[in-house]
Order: sequence, then C-alpha cells, then structure tokens
Amino acid sequence: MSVERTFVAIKPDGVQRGLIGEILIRFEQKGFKLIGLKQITASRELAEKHYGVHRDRPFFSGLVDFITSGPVVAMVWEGDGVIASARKLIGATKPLEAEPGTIRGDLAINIGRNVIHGSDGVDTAAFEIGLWFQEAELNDWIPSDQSWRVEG
Ligand code: IDP
Ligand code: MG
Repeated sequence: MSVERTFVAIKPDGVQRGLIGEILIRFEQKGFKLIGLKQITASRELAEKHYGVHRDRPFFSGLVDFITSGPVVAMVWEGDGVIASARKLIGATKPLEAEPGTIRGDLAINIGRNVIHGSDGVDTAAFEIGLWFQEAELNDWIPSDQSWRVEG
C-alpha cells in the first residue's frame, strides 16, 4: 500500500450544522495525517471546476449553488491507502444507504445535504488538491507518535 494524499471537504451543511469537530475527529482518530486545512467560501468558478464531471447532470446548478452558499472546510489527508479509506469513512453518496458508523450514515439523510466530499481516485485526488490548495499550504511534517500508527 503506498502513501497517498486525498482531498476532503466538509460541505456548507456540515459547517452550518456545527459538525466540523465531529468529522475531523474521525480522520484524526483513524490515524491519517492532516497536511492541509482551511475554511473557504468557494467561488462559482471553483465549484464548477470541482464538480465538472457532473456538469451535464440535472442537479449540477443546484449543487454549485449549494456548495458556494457558505464556507466549506477543505482538507488534505495523507497516509497509506487514504483515498479509498476516506471514502469508506465517508460512506455511500445517498446517506440513507450509507452504513451506520460512516459519516454520512451517522450524520445525514439527504443526497443533496450529505455533509462531506472525498476524492474518488488517484487522478481526482491530485486534480482536486491542486484546485483547492497552493503547494505552500501543504505541510510536510512527521507526527511525534507516527511510529505508533505506522510501521517502519
Ligand atoms: P460522491 O460525493 O459520493 O462522490 P457523486 O456521485 O460524485 O458522489 O456526486 C457528487 C455530489 O453531487 C454528491 O455528493 C451530492 O452532493 C450531489 N449529488 C449527486 N447526485 C445527486 C442527485 O441525484 N441529487 C442531488 N444531488 C446529487
Ligand atoms: Mg464524487
């Protein structure tokens, strides 16, 4: 398993509902390393690029309205297999189908208010990290307890 980076964002509903801490703790406790974190209100241009793959879907303009409606908490997490693992922590896109124990399974009911985004693959992770963060905003650091979470 190789060290990866993924882009995760707490959407405006998660921020408005006071769920930032509840969501962050799940990634921290899992043991992944936080290397970038900021609160940002996305421009329409940024949101349209981020969700560009969905531009022809009927929900696209509503999705862009929603994601630009208030601040999001944008993050980059690093670790072995973090891209797929973050998607598991997040749960299925439809919150009513997301397993209990996942973020969406525990904290959401509606597909249009599913509180969190996570990159779905290596290429989208690289694209989304570059879209939301400057290289200088990413911190290369070694947590003091790293050897207790990662072998070698
Ligand atoms: P994902 O967030 O689990 O990767 P995607 O299929 O990539 O799911 O969809 C991106 C986002 O678009 C979803 O998280 C959700 O907020 C929104 N979305 C997807 N499908 C629908 C829909 O049918 N109605 C409203 N919003 C949708
Ligand atoms: Mg997606």
